[in-house]
Amino acid sequence: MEARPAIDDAALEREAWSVLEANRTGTATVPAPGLYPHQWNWDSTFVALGLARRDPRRAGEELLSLLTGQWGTGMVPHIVFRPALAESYFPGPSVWRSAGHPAAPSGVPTSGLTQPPMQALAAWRVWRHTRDTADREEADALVRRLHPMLAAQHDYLTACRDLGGGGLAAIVHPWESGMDDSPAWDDPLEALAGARDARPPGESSDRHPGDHHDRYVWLALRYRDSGYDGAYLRQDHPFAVEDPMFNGIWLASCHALAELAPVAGADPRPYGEAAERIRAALLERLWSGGAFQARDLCAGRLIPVCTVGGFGPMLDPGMPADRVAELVGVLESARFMGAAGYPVPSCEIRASRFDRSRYWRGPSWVNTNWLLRRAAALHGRDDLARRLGAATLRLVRQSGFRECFDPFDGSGRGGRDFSWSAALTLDLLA
Ligand code: 9WN
Repeated sequence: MEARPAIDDAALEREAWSVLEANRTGTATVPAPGLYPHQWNWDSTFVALGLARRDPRRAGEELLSLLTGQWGTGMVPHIVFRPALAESYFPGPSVWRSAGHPAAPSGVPTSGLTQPPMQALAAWRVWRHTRDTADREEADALVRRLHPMLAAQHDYLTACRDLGGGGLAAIVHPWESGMDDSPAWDDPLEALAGARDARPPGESSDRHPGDHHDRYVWLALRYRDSGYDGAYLRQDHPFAVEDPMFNGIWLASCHALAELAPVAGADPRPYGEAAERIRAALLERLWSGGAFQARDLCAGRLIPVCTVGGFGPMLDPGMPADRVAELVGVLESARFMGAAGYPVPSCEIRASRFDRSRYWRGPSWVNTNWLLRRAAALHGRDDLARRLGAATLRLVRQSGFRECFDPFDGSGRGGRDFSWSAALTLDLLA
């Protein structure tokens, strides 16, 4: 196991800033040098969340820069490409072919998928802290710029992604969850009839060895070849899943938009109503046996595996107390935190598909720990919030700003100098 010498808070903070400086390209922050050289949707938004207190101006610029990739439909893409490095990541712009699509922004190549809609939550946080530390007018002006874009994003989810008709947004690709290789997507991926090797010659499988990468690409190409068409998604697309984390984040962002609406001169009521609808749908459609599970719309059933994504609905301050108590029970049990030296594992430890060393199949992540810490604090679970914060700092002190970490010994996995690990650490240290 690779452990580094003890590091004090001041040194950790300096390291975090230098990672963020090195990963900054203009107004955007890329997730990690080399590995992910473009702007990713939820990575960038976690950077904004992490910097909201420390450097709200940079955090606001980060959000605005991500939203330059927003499509005319309101969809905020999961990758905004830096054209100079275009094909240094596969699949790059030549695969997605956003250029030329009537709804895509002109001159900004992007992917055609989205990621968890966390931007309104981040905008709210940036607004609050800009008001505290800087000019009140600057804070409100930022909200006036962001609000119409965020409203369009939420309208897109309501109009184009409620594929199950029950009030939740469906993801149409594992990449949209942000938890690409989660065991929760194994069955829907295995069920894809006709998926074949879509990997171009020379593209190795080093990034996620032995995974479903070929199916990911095949699925993305099918959607692309439909012209990123909404009717195709409803009628023919073979992957549609209601994910509790995606929808929990959407719900939290609805609350944020309700608070921001008056600043932008908009009516807050539709967002409050949307939050109520999503909560009711989550409880009706995804709650099972004391936890939230994802629903496979193509197979018409819940996916019987508990992952860290199942705690996403706790980001809703209005989640009923009895459900929160059950969720906290599962989180603290030996299925998750109780048996992990370095919580929170991304998949429950007792699951047959749990794998301590593979991305979203077991390792602990700074971003999900940060979200769960926030959720715990929202529900007055201060001791749990404190333990989650302390465990996260223990991970980065021991192993640096890695992409993810072994949940038993805390050793680092995946990329190094990872932006959200650095930015969210700054927030935890503040
Ligand atoms: C595909 C950038 C992204 C994160 C995801 C993470 C991983 C990409 C990949 O990296 O996904 O989008 O190549 O595996 O799973 O959460 O946004 O850091």
